[in-house]
Parts: sequence; structure tokens; C-alpha cells
Amino acid sequence: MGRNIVEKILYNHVVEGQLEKGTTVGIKIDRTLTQDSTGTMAYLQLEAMGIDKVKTKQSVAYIDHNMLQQGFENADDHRFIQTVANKYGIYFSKPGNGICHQVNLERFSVPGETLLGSDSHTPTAGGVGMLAIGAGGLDVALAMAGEPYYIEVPKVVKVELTGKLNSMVSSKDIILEVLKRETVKGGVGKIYEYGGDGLKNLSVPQRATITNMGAELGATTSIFPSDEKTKEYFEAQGRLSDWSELIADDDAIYDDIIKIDLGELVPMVAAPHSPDNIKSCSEVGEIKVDQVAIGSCTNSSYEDLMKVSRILKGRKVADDVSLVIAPGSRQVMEMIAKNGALADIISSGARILENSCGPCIGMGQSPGTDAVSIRTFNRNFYGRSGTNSAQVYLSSPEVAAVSAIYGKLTDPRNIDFDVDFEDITIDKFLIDDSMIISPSENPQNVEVVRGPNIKPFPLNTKLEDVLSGKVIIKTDDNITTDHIMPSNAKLLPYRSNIPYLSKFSFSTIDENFSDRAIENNGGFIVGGENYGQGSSREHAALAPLYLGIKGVIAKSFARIHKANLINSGIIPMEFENDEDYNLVDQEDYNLVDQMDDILIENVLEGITKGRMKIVNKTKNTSFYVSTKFNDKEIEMLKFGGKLNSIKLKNTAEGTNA
Ligand code: MIC
Ligand code: SF4
Repeated sequence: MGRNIVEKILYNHVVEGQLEKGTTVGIKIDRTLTQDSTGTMAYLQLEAMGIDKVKTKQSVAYIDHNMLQQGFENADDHRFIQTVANKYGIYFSKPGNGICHQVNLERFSVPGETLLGSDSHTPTAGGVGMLAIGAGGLDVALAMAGEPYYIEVPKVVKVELTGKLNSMVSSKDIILEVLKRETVKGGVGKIYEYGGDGLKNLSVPQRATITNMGAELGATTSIFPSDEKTKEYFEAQGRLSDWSELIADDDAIYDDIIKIDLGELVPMVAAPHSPDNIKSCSEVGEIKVDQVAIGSCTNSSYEDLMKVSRILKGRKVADDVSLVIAPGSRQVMEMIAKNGALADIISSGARILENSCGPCIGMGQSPGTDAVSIRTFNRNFYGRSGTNSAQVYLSSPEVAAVSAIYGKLTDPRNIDFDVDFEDITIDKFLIDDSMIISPSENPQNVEVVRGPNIKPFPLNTKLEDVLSGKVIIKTDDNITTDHIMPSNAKLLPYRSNIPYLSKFSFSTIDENFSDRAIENNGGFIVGGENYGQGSSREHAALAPLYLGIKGVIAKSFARIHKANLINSGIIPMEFENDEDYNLVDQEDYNLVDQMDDILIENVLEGITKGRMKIVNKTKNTSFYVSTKFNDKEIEMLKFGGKLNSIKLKNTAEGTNA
């Protein structure tokens, strides 16, 4: 029987378990990446593992998120990461070298290999046929220590692309179409594998835009074949020796197939406040625009910025629009500087930012009150821009650039000037890896430098058999990790200081969550569908842990956040699907309210048997939740998290510190 691409890579990497759907397997991780806002924590955890050197083929630490240095904190974190990297055999990509996913694609991606990254957009490398997965920092630290990464064998969905994109329709519109059909929770437990004759017209950077934003589907990852187009890219990056062909067998089997005729797509946007709130530009209409931001790991490639420069050349940004542009890497910035495209961009009135995440993670450029911001990014969650009242639309670079000129959301097919992208091809990228620092050859002499803002990470205690407490917050569906642990220029410097950070947990939607949790000695969170979607930040589990949260009861969970909760020893519980037990629909979620008193007895039995009874003492009612975990997860929960379970499983002691 033929194999699809995902199966081919998994077969070569499974080191524990059998490749059967619904079961958990351990896979060998070839390479890892970290970035600075999750990296500090990941490296503190790596240090706690007591190894001398990473055991991967290659691990790279990037600095790209916390780039504003308004105080000593970010610079201290950069120095900590650089010295840890130097000591433990990790390559270090200096601040200014670019966004981790863009630089990884350019310089380190390898078709057919596995990559684990402490960032949810790690799947970007799927654009070259790499099985690239985002995870919490602790899981990445474990992968660096040589441990397998455990995943539930995912369903593989084929996305069959046929035909050719029309002029001014972009690969961003392909992923927006997939999001429209599948929604932000449609991808949980799935990998999207792209195929079909439409691929022959899609370059690697265009493919990477799609795999990047595939994260917004909640998918484990997305992947393209490694074909002639991929070969061209590796050749142009001077890395042909890293390239190999990887294509699905003709008789490969998929769990589902989605068909998209590229010729039928039109320019679209994701309207506020969700990446799956997809509308065509004409549906939204020509709304007035205040800000346009071009960049992020989704759309900041050389190809993207060349298109933008062609649109802007000889034209001016509208008087009341602020256009900001952040190239994805130094390679991109230097190339457009050398060929004059940057001059065209600057002369249009655009503001040039450094090669980093920038406004995508609220590191500056927050829009004004009620402002409309068009961004080429991948997330427009409520409050993520740093301005709660802002209306953020996600679009292609083409839509963004023309909207900046006209001052209103504009379908780029309706412009009144000519622009030609045909000759934007590249057969040789500018190669200069001097901002990637190799690790020390004398690691024993390297001293790890720690700033005063770096605080120890919180550890849970051994699981108790009776848990009780109040529901500290009850949320709606699709709560993001940006809600649970917001990130912006003010908070990102404290990613290695959980006590401080925890004060701001849920602050965009509920300013009193943290105080309430402390006053009530912690308790529980009740959530809706897809709880914890978005970022891989384990801070969204560590801050609640620090505040005493013992469990989260939700309708369903996003993959990475669920793993982060378990890693922290917080129990994720799902409102039971009543059909499983032939129960009358009790609408259990509707019957629990904030500040209700919850009691759970026989917790240890509950996590082993997969079902637990929740008593609502306030309402004098009870309901069941599903607590199905694999053996490893049960062990982690019992011992109070993954690090405790690693340290203590042999003694069967657990901490009660
Ligand atoms: C994001 O895009 O939300 C981030 C910031 O890159 C996060 C990582 C983080 O929170 O540090 C992600 O995507 O995982
Ligand atoms: Fe950085 Fe934004 Fe990409 Fe996250 S999504 S890695 S913040 S550019």
C-alpha cells in the first residue's frame, strides 16, 4: 500500500509505539528551534535536565521576538540564551538576523526530517517537506536532551490544489480559503498535506505562507512535497546537498480530501477577531484604513517584499495611513536594499522596522483607538495588537500594499495602475551566515550569564486525590493563549518571571482574574470549545499554575496548550460528549457559573479510568467530564508535571513542596 508524505516521514522517525490512528507514538526529533520569548524558559528547563550537550542533529536558538530593549530585561535574556547556546552545543541566530521561521526556512530546513520548535508557527518549514511541529518549551528542551516527542498519530488530510492563481490573488488567499472551510478548530488532530497540479506554480516561500498559517487551523502541522520547485529553492540558497525528493506514492491513502481550484480564488481577508472569519475584499467593502503592517513569519519573504515594492514604486502612502514594513530576515533586507526595492519602499513613505516579529506580537506599532489595521500576519485575536478596540484584518501583501496607497481596503484587482510581478524570480539568494554563531568548542569554559529578571519556573506538587475550589473564570469558545497570558511590549520582557507575569493572566478580558485566583487559593477554569488555541507559550499554563489553578474544564482543547497543561500538572478535563454515554443532553457547560464551588473526589482513579465526576456544591448538581490520558500523561499528572515526573518517577515520591 502506498504512503503519503506524512507516513513516509513518520515511518522513518517512530521510536516508540505503532503507527495506528488514535494511538500515541514517540518520534525522533532531528532538529529543534527556539525563539527568545519561549526560549528563556526552555533553556532553564534544559539546564535542569543535567545534560552536557544537545543530542539533536542541530538545534538553533533565535532572537526575534523581544527586540525592544526598553529596560535591561530583554538584553539580559538575549545574553542568557546566547551563553546557554554556546555551552550546550546550540547555534545562535543573533538579534537582527531575522524571524526564526524565515531564517530556518532559508538556512536550516531539510526535507524529510523532523523539527520541533517552541513556537506554534514552526510548521512553516513544512513548505519544503519537513515534518515541523510546534510545542511547549519543555517538550523542545526534552527533544534537545534526546527524548522522543510524543504525538497522537494524526489524520492526514490531502489538500488538492488545481489550476493557477489569478493575477493579484496570492498564496495567502489559499490558506484563508482553507481556514474558511475548516475553521480555527477544524485541524485539531490532523496534518494537512498539499498536492495536485496547482503546486507547480507555487514557489517555496508561497508554500511556506500556507504551512505557516496552517497553525491557525489548530493542526499538528502542514506539509508540501519536496519537488522540483523545492530543489530550485535549495539551489538558490546554496544548499542543494540538503535537498532530496519527497513525494507521496500514487496510491497513497488520506483520511479526507479537500479540493481547491486556484483559479476560483479571489483576494480575501480574515476580519476581526479571528483568522477564520474570512470574507472577500468586496464583501467587506472599501472601509477606511488607518494602519497597514507588512511582515511577520507569514509574509516577509524576498518574493513578498519585491511584490510590495513593485506596488509602491513611484506612488505614495495615503496621508492618513501609517505603513510599517518588517522584512523577515537579514537576507531579505539586504537583498532588497542592494537591488533598490527598499529605496522604492522608503520613498513611498513606508516606515521600515527591523527584521523581527515586531507588531505581530504587539512589540510596538499598536494601532490607535478604534483604528482599522490591515496586516499580512497570521493572527488577529482580540487585543493581540496591543489595542483592544483596534479592528485588525489579515490579508496578503498585495491587498495590504494597495490599501496603504488608497487609504481604504482595496481589492488589488481593481487598481488603476499597472504592476508586473512576472520577473520576480531568484536563482541566487545572498548568503551570509555570519550572524549565526556556532557553539563553543570548549563548553566547560563557558559561563552562563543570568540577569536579575530571570526567576525560577514554578513547579507543581504531587496530585491530590480530592480537589476543590471555585471556578475562577468561565470563558466562551476559542479562548486563545493571548487571552490567557497576553503578550505585548510591556509584558514580553517578563517571560522569565512568572510571578510578575501571572498578575496579567486573562487581563484583556478580565482584569481581576489574578486577584480572584489568589484570594481563593486558586481553583478551576471553565472554558468553551478550542480552549487555548494559538501560541505555544507554556506561560499560559505556568501563570495559572502559579496562581493555584488545579484543572481546566472545557468543551475541547487546542493541542499544544493541552500538552502544556499536562506538562505543568494541571488537569485538562472535557465536558463529556453526552452521546458517548447515551445521556440526555445536560448542557453541563451552561450549568456552571463563575465562583461556583467545585469538588472532585477520587481524582487519581479518575485520571486513570478516563472519567471523573464533578460536584457543583453551589448548585447542588453534578456532571461527568472525560479525562482520557495515555500512560505517560497519567504519570505526569500524578507527579505534578513533566519535570517532576522525570525527576521522581523512579522514587514514586513526588514533591509536596
Ligand atoms: C505568537 O505568534 O503568538 C508567538 C509569540 O510567536 C508564540 C510564541 C510565544 O508566545 O512566545 C507562538 O506562536 O507560539
Ligand atoms: Fe513572530 Fe508573529 Fe511569527 Fe509569532 S506569528 S513567530 S510573533 S512573526
